[in-house]
Amino acid sequence: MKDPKRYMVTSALPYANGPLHIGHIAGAMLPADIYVRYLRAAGEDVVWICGSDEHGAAITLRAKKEGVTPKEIVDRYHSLMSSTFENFGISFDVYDRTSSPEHHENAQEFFLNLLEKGSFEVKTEKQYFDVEANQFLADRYIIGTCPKCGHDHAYGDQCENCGSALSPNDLIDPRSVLSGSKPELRETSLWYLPMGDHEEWLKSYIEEGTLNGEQQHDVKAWKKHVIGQCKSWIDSGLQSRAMTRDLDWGVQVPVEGADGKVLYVWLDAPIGYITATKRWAEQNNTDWKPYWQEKDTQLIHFIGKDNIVFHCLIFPILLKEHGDYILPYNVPANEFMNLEGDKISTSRNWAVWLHEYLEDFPDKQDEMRYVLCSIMPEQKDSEFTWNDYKDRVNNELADILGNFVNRAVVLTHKYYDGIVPAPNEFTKVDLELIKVIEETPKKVAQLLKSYRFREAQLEAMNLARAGNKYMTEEEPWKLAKTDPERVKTIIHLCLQVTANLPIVLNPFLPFTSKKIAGALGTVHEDWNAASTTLLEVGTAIEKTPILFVKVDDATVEAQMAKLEASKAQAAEKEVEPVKESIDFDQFTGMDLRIGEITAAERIPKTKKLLKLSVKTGVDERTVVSGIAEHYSPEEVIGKKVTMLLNLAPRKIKGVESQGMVLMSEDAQGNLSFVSPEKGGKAGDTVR
Ligand code: B3M
Ligand code: ZN
Repeated sequence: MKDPKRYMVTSALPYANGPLHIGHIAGAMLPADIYVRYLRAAGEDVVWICGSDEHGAAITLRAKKEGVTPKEIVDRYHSLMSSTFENFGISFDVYDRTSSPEHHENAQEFFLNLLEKGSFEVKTEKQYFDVEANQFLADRYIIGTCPKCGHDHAYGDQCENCGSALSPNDLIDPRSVLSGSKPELRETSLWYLPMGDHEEWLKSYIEEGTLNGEQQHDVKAWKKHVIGQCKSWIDSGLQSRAMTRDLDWGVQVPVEGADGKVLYVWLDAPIGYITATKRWAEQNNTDWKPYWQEKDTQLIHFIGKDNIVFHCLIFPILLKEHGDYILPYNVPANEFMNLEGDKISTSRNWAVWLHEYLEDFPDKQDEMRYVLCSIMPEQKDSEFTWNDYKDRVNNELADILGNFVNRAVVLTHKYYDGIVPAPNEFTKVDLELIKVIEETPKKVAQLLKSYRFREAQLEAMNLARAGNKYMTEEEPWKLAKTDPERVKTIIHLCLQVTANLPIVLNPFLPFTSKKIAGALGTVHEDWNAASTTLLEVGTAIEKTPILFVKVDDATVEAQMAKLEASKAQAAEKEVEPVKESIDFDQFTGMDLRIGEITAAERIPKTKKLLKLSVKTGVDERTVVSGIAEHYSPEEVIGKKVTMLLNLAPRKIKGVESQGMVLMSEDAQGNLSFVSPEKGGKAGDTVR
C-alpha cells in the first residue's frame, strides 16, 4: 500500500463514570500514544484525538447510584480523567467531551444527514417499561437470564458471561435494574439501522480490505482476532440495531415530536471523534476535513476488544452512508488486561487506579508505561501483577537502561571531565555495536508501523542491552591505566548509544528520554536524527540524574494490601436491589423444610455440580446442586440444610433434581448452606 499523506488516530472515548485504571490505558491509550509519538518524531502529519464519553447508561446509572445528576458525574470524571491523562504523559492533540453543545449539534447534523438519505427505518414496537421508575428500559437498564448460556445477570444489550449480543426482548425473566420489578411492554417508536443491508460490502471490506473493488487497506496488517470477531458477526447475520433510545440524557433526536428520545450512545460517541477533530482544527487554525475525508489519510482506531463491532461494522456503515468520509484503515484492538488473577472491575474496585498510582509513585510514569507496554494484551489477554512490575523495573529499567546510561556518563566525567572523546580505530566488536545503533531505529519503526508495540519496545531496549553488554565486556575501567587510547573508543561508542537511546525509547519512555537527551544536549523527538555520530566529539555533557530507583518488597506488599482492602470495602457496599413484593399465599406456597444430606458425589464432566441424596422427613431424594467449587462431597455428608421441596423437578446434566438446597451467597459469589442454628432434624418445617 502507498504511504499515506496524513494519519487520523483515535482512542476509544472512556465513559466519564469513574476514574481511569491501567486497563483503559493498556487497551486504547498507551498503544496510540506510542504510535503517535513515533509518527510525530518521524515528521508525519498526524492528529490524535480522544475525549470523555458522557452519555449512555454507564453515566446515568452511576448518577442514580450516587444520588446526583448525570451532569455532576460527567463534570467530575471528565476533569479527573483529563488531568490524569496529562500527568501520565498521554499526549492527545485534544481531549474533548461529548456533552458539549458543539458535539450535540454535530451528532444531530450527522443523524439528519443519514435520515434524509433513508439510512434508517422507523419501527413502532413494544419495549419494556418500568412503571415505578416511569422509564423505558434498554441496554444496561434491564437484566435477565441469558437465552444462550443461562447466566442470570445478562444485560439488555449483552451477556458478559458468554459475550453474546442481546436485545431486551431476548432476556428470560427480565427485571428492571432501577426498581427490580418486572417491566411491562409499552409501545414506542425507534429509528433502526438495517445492518443486514450492508452485509455484502462489509464482508469484502473486512475480509479483503476492498471497497467498491478498490484496495482500501492491507488485511494482513489487521489483527486476527479483530477479523475473526467481525466475521463471526457477519456470518451469523447482521440484525437491525436501534439507533435511538427513550431516555432523557443524551443527544436529542432532532426530529419534531421526538421529545424524550435521544441518540443511542454508540451512535453519538464515534461521531464524537469527528467533533473532537473539529475542535482541534479550530484551536490550530486549520481544516479538519482532510483528516476524515481524503483518501490519502489513514484512519486508525485504537480500542479494546469489546468495542470491535462498533468500530469495524457499525461506524463504517454510518461513515459510508454519509458518503463524504473515508473508512477505518485499521482497528488494532487490544484484548483485556487482568489484575492479580482477576478481571479488572470498576464496580468491585479491583483495579490499579491511575491517579492513585501517580500519587503513590510520583514521577514514575515511565515505569508504569514500560510495564504496561511489556505486557500489552495485543493478541491475547494478559495480566498485571505488582511482583512483575517490581521485576521489570528492577531488572530491566534500573539494571540495564539506568545502569548503562549512568556508567557511560560517569566514566566520561571521570576520565574526560565530561567531554566526548574522539575514537580510535574500530575493532570488530565496535563495528558490531555500530551496526546495532544503525539498525535499531529501522527495526523499531517497522514494528511500530505494524502495531507490534511489545516487540518494538523490546527492540528499543535491546540497544541499551547491547550497550550494557559491550561496556561490561570491554571493561574500560580496567584499561584506563594500560590502554587509554582504547578507552576513548569504548567511551565514545557508549556515548553514541546513550545519545540514540532517547530517540528510540521516546515513544515508550518520554520522561526518561527527555532527561537523557537533556543531559547530553541532544534531541529525543526527532527520529531522523538517529545516527552513530549523533554526539559530536568535544561536546561537554552534563551528569544525568538517577533514572530509576529500585522497587522494594515493602512497596509491592503495600500495593497488594491496598487492593485487597478496597475490594473488601466495595463488596460491603454491593447489595442487590429488592425484588418485587409477593403476597402471603405465594410465600406459604413454598414448601420449605430441613433436609439432611446422606450422600454426595461429583457429576462427571462438570466443575460446579454435586449430586446429593437428601433425607427430607417424607422421603429421600436426589438434588443437583451447584456447590462443587465450594464444598467437597465428603464434607457435605451429614449436613442439615434448608430445602425447597415443591420446586418442579428438572433434569440437569441427565440427572433429575427433585427440589433445591438453599444457599447464601456473598458479593464474591461464595456459597454457604443455610442451616438451622439450634440443630433441628430432617423434615422440620421452615417458615
Ligand atoms: N465509551 C465504551 C467503552 O469504554 C466507550 C467507547 C466509545 S468509543 C466511540 O467501552
Ligand atoms: Zn450468556
